[in-house]
Amino acid sequence: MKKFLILAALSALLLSCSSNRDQILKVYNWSDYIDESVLPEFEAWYKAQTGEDIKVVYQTFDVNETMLSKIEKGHEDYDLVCPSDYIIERMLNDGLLLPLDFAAIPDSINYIEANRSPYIRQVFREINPNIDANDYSVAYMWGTTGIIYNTEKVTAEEAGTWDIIRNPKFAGQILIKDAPRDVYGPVLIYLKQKELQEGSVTLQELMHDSSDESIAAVENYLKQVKDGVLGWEADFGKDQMTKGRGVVSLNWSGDAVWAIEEAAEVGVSLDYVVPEEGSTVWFDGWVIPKYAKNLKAATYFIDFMCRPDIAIRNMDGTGYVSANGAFEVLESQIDEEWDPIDLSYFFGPEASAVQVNPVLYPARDVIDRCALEHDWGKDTDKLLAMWSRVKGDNASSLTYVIIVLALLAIVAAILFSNRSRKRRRRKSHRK
Ligand code: N2P
Repeated sequence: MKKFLILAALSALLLSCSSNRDQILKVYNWSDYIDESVLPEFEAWYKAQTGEDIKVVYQTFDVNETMLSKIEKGHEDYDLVCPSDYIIERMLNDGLLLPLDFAAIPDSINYIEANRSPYIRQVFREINPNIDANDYSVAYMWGTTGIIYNTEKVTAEEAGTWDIIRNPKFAGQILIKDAPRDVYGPVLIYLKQKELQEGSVTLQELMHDSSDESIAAVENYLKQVKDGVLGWEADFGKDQMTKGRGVVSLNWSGDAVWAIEEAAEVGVSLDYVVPEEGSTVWFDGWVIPKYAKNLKAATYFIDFMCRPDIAIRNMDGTGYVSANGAFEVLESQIDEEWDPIDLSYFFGPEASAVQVNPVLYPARDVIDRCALEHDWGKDTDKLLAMWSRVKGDNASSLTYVIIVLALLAIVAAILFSNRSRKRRRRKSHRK
């Protein structure tokens, strides 16, 4: 027994030595959010830069909250994760992030600083009023939340308002992103139209509104939406739209770009709009959680992601828009098919009239009617509870009626068969 224990301890030791953590980089990113061919390329680039081996262990998640819980509760040792703005805000408040340290990439060109757009720098400054998110995170992709719609079934006017998600005309063909904050924000903006127009509340204030009253109003609205919902989806919505099964999808702009292109190839015509009432604009960024084990490779990886050619490949492979401010990235997206739009807010004065897809890069007026979501701290639990109440009992009222009728029918059948049995027994006694 003693010999066996010594052997077991020795093999555990050998195993831990052979899986040298310095040679592993654990990345946890959104699904469908990278051109995966860049991963082996990073391994080769890292070797060329540092002379060291690295193996990327790549895992994906579908919603921010899944990722956050693995770090908050599970203390998982991911070296890099890619949360959205309001989660970065929360992780900063909770001391869950390590600051970026460029001393970790002495041999590399610093693509991170070279390509940060002034717009992104300013937005990241607004993420957390107490701590500058630019010191802890590097924006990866960004976009808006809006409506993807089938142009043969839905008019641009119908899609131009958030009311479309409870329009009975499209019942059974509506897809909603299974992302509580990204649905709550637009619905609250819609419900507070009057106050927004009167100026008694601002879009930014609404992004902090976790009052019981507002949560109840959104819950009430979503319960009206629910019966028409084809699916609460984390990632299958875009696919359902390209197949024509869904005609309306509350979704992110990057999924819209992907869906519009795929659908066109099979003769389905889709478009995307940010409803006139306003919406949310979001930014996902690379961060290094405090339980990370390989800071050096993590920093090199962020730097590699900021190389313009790699940013372009990730954009083209996913449909999402890189937060990279290099002019090269803009040039790669120019196409004469588009009307010129003013993107000077993002790329500087030279980009005042550029022909790019407006779903990819929203024009300034669209950005101006969108706001950044903010962390609610402990109140987030109230939102998640509301979300499960809305989604949890997935059955519609019709389903309840059917269940009650079926139960009544079963009871009636049992009563009827008991009575006929008794009658038969009585008859046989008489004989
Ligand atoms: C892509 C995920 C996009 C994240 N599947 C939007 N914040």
